[in-house]
Amino acid sequence: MTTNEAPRTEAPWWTGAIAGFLAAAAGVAVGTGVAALLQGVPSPIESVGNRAIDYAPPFLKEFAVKQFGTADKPILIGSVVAALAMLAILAGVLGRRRPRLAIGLVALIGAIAVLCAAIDRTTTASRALTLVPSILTVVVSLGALLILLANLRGREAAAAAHPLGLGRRGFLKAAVGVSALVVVGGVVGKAFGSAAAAASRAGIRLPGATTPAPAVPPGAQVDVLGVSDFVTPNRDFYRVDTALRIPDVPAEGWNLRIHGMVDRELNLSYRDLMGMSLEEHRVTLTCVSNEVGGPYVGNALWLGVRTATLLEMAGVQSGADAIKSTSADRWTAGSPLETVTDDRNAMVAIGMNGEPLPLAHGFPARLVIPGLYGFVSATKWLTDIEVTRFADFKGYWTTRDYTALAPIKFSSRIDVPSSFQAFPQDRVRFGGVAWAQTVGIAKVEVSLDKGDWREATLAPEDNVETWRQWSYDWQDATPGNHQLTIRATDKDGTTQTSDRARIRPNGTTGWHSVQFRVE
Ligand SMILES: Nc1nc2c(c(=O)[nH]1)N[C@H]1C(S)=C(S)[C@@H](COP(=O)(O)O)O[C@H]1N2
Ligand SMILES: [Mo]
Repeated sequence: MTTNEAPRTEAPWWTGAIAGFLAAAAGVAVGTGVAALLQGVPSPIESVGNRAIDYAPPFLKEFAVKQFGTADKPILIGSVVAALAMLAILAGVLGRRRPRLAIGLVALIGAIAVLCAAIDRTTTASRALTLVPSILTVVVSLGALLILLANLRGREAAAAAHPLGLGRRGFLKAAVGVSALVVVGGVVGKAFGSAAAAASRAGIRLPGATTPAPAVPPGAQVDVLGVSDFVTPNRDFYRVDTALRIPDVPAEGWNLRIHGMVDRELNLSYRDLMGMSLEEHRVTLTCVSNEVGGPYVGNALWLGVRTATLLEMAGVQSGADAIKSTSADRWTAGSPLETVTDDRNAMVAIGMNGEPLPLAHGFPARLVIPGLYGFVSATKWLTDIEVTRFADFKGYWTTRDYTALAPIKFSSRIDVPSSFQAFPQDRVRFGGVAWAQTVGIAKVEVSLDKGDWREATLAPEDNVETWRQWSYDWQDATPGNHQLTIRATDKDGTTQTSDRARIRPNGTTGWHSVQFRVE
């Protein structure tokens, strides 16, 4: 471009891109920082992500969990951020010539963010407060964009006289100022997220159980290197939920409301629960999204109050057949009334493996109902139990192609060998876990290279609500590549079917197989 073509000289496209990007980043950073300071308020990016989670078609959710596992959340956030960045850059580039178009585009994106905040189910603050971060995001983004674009246009107007442009300094200054906003907002956002619940949890000392769990029977953990821990440590326990950010629920001020078809509505504080008869039970949780052989199953020692006791206090009325449980982030599950009143160890848990529930696993309290998949039994950050009828409501996943009733399909898993593990010929030892919650595992069999079924050694049973480990020594191992397949039989005499069922609508079936090598 020659100076003869002035005054058509305009700021190069990349300066517009920087302007658009910085403006959006400043808005988002300020919104995020302010959200972190307001307890229970999601950030604008989280609100958009939360809408994406709730509106995503079930097959997409299934795909995301399968492909990315627990990384599905950062990937979703990353996608929202990437899409926003692209639109913001586009707005900046267009804005060099057509500022009004740029402002319109930013305002439109902002309006979407405000709308998402307005209907974000996960907020635990008032609706008005929940709107503050997204509104600030829009105001700051628009303001920053206007200032940056004005400086770019200043440069254009002055370009004929001054090839470098008078606006260059101004643009740089504005860019530095806007970047400072990004940093401050980001730092505040990082520092204050989930702070209240963490502080509350740190101050809690759980009382001992009125009814402690018996010790784990000796030998329940088989002696095979690589088999899962019989009791899953909290840090290794699988996590599955729709929460982009862990609900920030301090125990102080927390209230569990039990209502609906009951004689007396109950409102219980954390202290109330701590003062009641506390039982301790080991129960193995399983997610419906667990593929055959998958990782979404874990066994923990839970401390809590029996739901049967709580419901007896409330007085269940006739005609009820379900409870609807709701979390602080307004996720819901429906469970058969029978499963929270019969002899299985269903409880409102406040402890996990000797500690207050970890934040990610439902602090301050969660539901644990043995024998049902987590989506209908394990509500975390529990705040509300309504005694009701299945005819009158549907839980979160039941409105999304999953069934209302979802007993765990019993299953078995090979932990050792892992895929393509190599063994020395004289020490080929397999092991893993099998579970049939509320019924119990009677037998585990293995098959090598599709040959005869051979009975594995079962470790002692802890209780029918926990998984059970198994091991098998392959005495006559031959060198080469092999395949190991497993199947279990439960105490009702049913053997696992080889038919493969997919995750939706109520859980997988099939046999787990692993390829390995003997050298
Ligand atoms: N509030 C809330 N509770 C929830 C969920 C959720 O998305 N939100 N997911 C459920 C599902 S699908 C499962 S499998 C279990 C998992 O519990 P964990 O993360 O402690 O292993 O929590 C259940 N409780
Ligand atoms: Mo789940």
